[in-house]
Amino acid sequence: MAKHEELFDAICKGNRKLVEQIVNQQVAAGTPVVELLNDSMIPAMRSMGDKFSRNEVYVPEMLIAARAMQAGLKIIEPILAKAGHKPLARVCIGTVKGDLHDIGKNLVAMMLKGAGYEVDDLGVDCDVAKFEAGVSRGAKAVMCSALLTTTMPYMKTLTEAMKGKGVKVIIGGAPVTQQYASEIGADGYGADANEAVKIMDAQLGVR
Ligand code: B12
Repeated sequence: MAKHEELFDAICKGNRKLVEQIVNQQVAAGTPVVELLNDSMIPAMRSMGDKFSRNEVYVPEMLIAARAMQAGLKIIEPILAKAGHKPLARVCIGTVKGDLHDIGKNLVAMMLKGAGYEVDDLGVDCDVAKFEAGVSRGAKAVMCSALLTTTMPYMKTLTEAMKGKGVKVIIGGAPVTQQYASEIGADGYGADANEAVKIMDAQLGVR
């Protein structure tokens, strides 16, 4: 059961206003934002995914839940970012070509900012050219997110395109695994936003 059950329910029901209200209240009361994320907000999106798989909810419900989640994340982001200091390195991040799921990508970006990285967010549906543009703006690593098994194979195209450019390629997203990352020759894989930071630190040799 989620620790902040009201917040969990508000996200599942897609009640954006209530999500904003609860997150603001919790922040004012001093609840750590990472606790809100891990104990209620991420589990709420997982629960919606499970219901979608069982045909208990459909795309519109998922969409309004995602919007409510984004509204909560918007409040949390500056608080997480404040924890960071002088940028450790510049990195870029985007969802893979054809993939519009950006909640996980936004979370990873947020955690990286909080951990002290400068993050160039390329947005969704990114082809190789978009990632190359990120690299030309100084990214030392490209991070790529995929939530669909149909978009995941483009990560191989991206990894191959980045060879010889002197940047690290880190991939993630629900269907992605360490085994897949090894298979396509990516430099790293992270199962969640916390791991994303650890992998980045290790790959870039910072901290
Ligand atoms: C919300 C949602 C949507 C929303 C997306 C809104 C948005 N702005 O993101 C909408 C309604 C638009 C949507 C659309 C679709 N969706 Co959808 N969606 C979801 C849902 C319910 C939640 C995804 C989510 O936000 N999870 C929460 C976040 C926090 O988790 P996460 O993304 O996995 O990210 C974490 C980790 O994976 C990791 N991570 C993520 N990225 C990266 C990157 C790096 C570098 C690293 C290190 C780590 C990392 O860290 C994150 C934080 O911890 C999932 C179900 C699920 N269980 O995932 C289905 C799901 C992904 N969708 C699915 C489908 C089928 C679709 C559609 C095709 C539906 C349709 N028929 O139209 C479309 C495709 C649209 C497109 N072209 O992309 C399927 C995919 C099945 C598959 N195996 O391919 C799923 C799994 C649902 C299901 N059970 O069937 N969807």
